[in-house]
Amino acid sequence: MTKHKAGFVNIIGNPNVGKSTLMNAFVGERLSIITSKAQTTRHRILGIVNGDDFQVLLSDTPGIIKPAYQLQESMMDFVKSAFEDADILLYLVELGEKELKDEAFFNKITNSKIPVLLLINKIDIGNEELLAEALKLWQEKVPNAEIFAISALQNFGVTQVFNRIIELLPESPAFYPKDQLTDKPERFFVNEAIREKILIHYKKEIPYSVEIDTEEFFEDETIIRIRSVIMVERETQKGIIIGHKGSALKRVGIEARKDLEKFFGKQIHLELYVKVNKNWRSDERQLRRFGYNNKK
Ligand SMILES: Nc1nc2c(ncn2[C@@H]2O[C@H](COP(=O)(O)OP(=O)(O)OP(=O)(O)O)[C@@H](O)[C@H]2O)c(=O)[nH]1
Ligand SMILES: [Mg+2]
Repeated sequence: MTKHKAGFVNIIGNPNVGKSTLMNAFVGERLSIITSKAQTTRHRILGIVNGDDFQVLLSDTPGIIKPAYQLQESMMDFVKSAFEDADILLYLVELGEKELKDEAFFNKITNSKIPVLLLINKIDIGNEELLAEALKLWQEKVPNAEIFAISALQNFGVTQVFNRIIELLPESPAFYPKDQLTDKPERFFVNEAIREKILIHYKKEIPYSVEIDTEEFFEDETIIRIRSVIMVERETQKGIIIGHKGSALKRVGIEARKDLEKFFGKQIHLELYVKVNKNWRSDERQLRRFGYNNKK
């Protein structure tokens, strides 16, 4: 009989390279939100892939940046924690990219004692020449890594990476029940669905000034009733979020509700309102309340 394998497989890399797309491709569910903007992911999100004799604990993490305010520092703490408990590191880069903005993180990868799989993503938008260049560059820069070329979006090369992960996983019993898909509560996915629509529909600083707090999540047999607050940092931002006669906010509500109905497989009633919460991004206590509290 084969021994059971389980372990933490943590995805790290620059913003916008496709970490969340890859995580969702592995899990087969839309656990992490995806947008074309950098800093879409703010948390460390666990996605669990279960088999009879394995359990892969994938972590999606925020893209690596130089933090400018407290929220971003907390985001980078999630990245740090992902380095600490990984059994396998997936270092995701995109075609044409050079290296991480943070040298300390980069050195952790090149000096890693655990297996590193370096995944060159988005090869669907390149050509053979670009790929050959990238392969050469990354072999030199991260000689300790095994390199794979993939397209997370088109699910190309993802199975090969997954098979290699299973080979490398340590022998271990499962960490979570075999029917569990994530460590995050339902409300987290509500918050994220709303935030995704805000990232998509609003410009500049607005999405980065927003946090969602789901105050009510009430499920009965046929419907889930949800009430969420969209928090902004300033009064002017509140007006922008709401839009002319509430039209902008309404669009966010409709689109988020559709996604959530798919995610939960149930009818959803979603009520949104907007509140000013001055400088929440720089307020340690507020950040803790919103789940950015992994400081040891
Ligand atoms: N062409 C192409 N686009 C991709 C691929 N993977 C991801 N993308 C796109 O790249 C953008 C960023 O994807 P995300 O998965 O949100 O990237 P991320 O690394 O999680 O970004 P952050 O959370 O902001 O750090 C989105 O527009 C994706 O659709 C790919 O394989 N090919
Ligand atoms: Mg992401």
